[in-house]
Amino acid sequence: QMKNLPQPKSYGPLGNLPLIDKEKPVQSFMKQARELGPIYQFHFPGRASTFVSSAELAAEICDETRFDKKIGPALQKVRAFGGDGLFTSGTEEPNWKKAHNILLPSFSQQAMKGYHEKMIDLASQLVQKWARLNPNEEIDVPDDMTRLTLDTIGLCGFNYRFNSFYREDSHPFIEKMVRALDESMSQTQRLGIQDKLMVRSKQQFKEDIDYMFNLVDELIAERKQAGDQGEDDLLSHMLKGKDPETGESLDDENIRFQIITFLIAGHETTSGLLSFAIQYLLKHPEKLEKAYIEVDEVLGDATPSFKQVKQLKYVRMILNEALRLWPTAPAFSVYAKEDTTLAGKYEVQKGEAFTLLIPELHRDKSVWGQDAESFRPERFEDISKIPHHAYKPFGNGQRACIGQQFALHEAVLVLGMVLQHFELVDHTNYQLEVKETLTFKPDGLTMKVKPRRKVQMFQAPVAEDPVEAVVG
Ligand code: FDE
Repeated sequence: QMKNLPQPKSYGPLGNLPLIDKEKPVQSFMKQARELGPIYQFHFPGRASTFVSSAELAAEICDETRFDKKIGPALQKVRAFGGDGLFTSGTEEPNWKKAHNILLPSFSQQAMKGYHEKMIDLASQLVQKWARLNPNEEIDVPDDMTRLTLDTIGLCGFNYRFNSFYREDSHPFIEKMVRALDESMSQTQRLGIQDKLMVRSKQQFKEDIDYMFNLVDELIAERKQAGDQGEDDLLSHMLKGKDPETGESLDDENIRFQIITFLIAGHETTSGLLSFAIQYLLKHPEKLEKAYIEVDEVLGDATPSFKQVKQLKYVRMILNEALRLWPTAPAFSVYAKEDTTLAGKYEVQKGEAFTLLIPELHRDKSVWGQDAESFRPERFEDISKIPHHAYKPFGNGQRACIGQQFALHEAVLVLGMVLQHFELVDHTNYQLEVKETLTFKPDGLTMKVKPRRKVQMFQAPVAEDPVEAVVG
């Protein structure tokens, strides 16, 4: 292991573990980075991690000729339900490349056109819900955004309606998925002996995973039984698709893992993104005003078309900037494929791993400037000016997020429609607290809304002339 790297205060056999806030591990690592610098080592009982956080070091570890994605301890735990799905498989596992090849076209710009109407369907449900609130009712922002993004990936992915807006609580799938994610994160922080004693949590973990597998396996079985009804969703692409390299298609077990992966990756991260963006708009009325002007100019009263979503440039900049300050998937890890040197001075042995703390990279003043901590969407006015390898909210290279276009199209569309219809009110003078599961969310963010324009609703016809109302 690399020697002579800065290290925080050590506590005997516990190593540096006591320095972690269990509820906020990534923010604890961010804090250490501020104290120890752009590269440091952190010792857990029985293992160590090396964290990097500068643009200079990020550029090095993002060199795919020398480094590849590492399935670290947390992702290992998630494999219990993500299996060898895209997110939790090693690049060398046969199913990674196969699924990557088969699924790439499903996430292309062209494919987004096919999802647009479904995304509108669910964004309209959100707008309708908010439009029907009484003036004093408050909105739990991350909660409603999670309903929206889960339903969107469900509908675009597998033609399944979670119907989250018709439920008081979240869909049981979510409850179980969140608990399983939570458990996998906790498992990595427990000592071996502690972990063995957690019999109940382990039993729960197993039950939660069984539930997820059953729901998804049923979905797959139903679709196979019904046969191809011309659905154009991820599931149909997976059932029909053949890997151009090997000529093979995905087996049912792997399709199950991919579906679970998309449900996890596709909704927590995107709902966090939308929630952070709203949080920043509540705190920056002048940026909010600018966004209103754009939305009124581009959309007016109309339901957004695919093309109009592309024209919402400032809304997209707001989302980019929210992802800079709080990238909702806040870290990823790589390992060295061969012995190498980092930044000309750190000797690295084959197999050694590094974890990039994305929020710290995104605050590196040497590339982002002295105002790196402030929310300024205008930085993204000219994408070519964004420093290379200094912006990684979607990860890196071939292992970068396959859902990036999907997430951004959805987020722009939703934020656009929200701004089109509502004035946002920061009724609690909210102070940002970041909650961690595997992803980041603004904790306890609520707001109120006032209508900006009339929302189209299904209403009984107004019978001024009774005959005309009936005849139409
Ligand atoms: C992926 C991803 C990533 C990388 C990680 C690592 O490297 O480890 C990141 C960073 C991300 N991703 C991020 C994000 C953000 C957001 C908002 C999102 N993301 C969204 C989404 C949606 C969907 C559907 C998705 N997403 C998906 C995904 C997948 C599948 C993956 C894996 C890929 C590969 O191949 O590996 C990812 N994602 Fe994401």
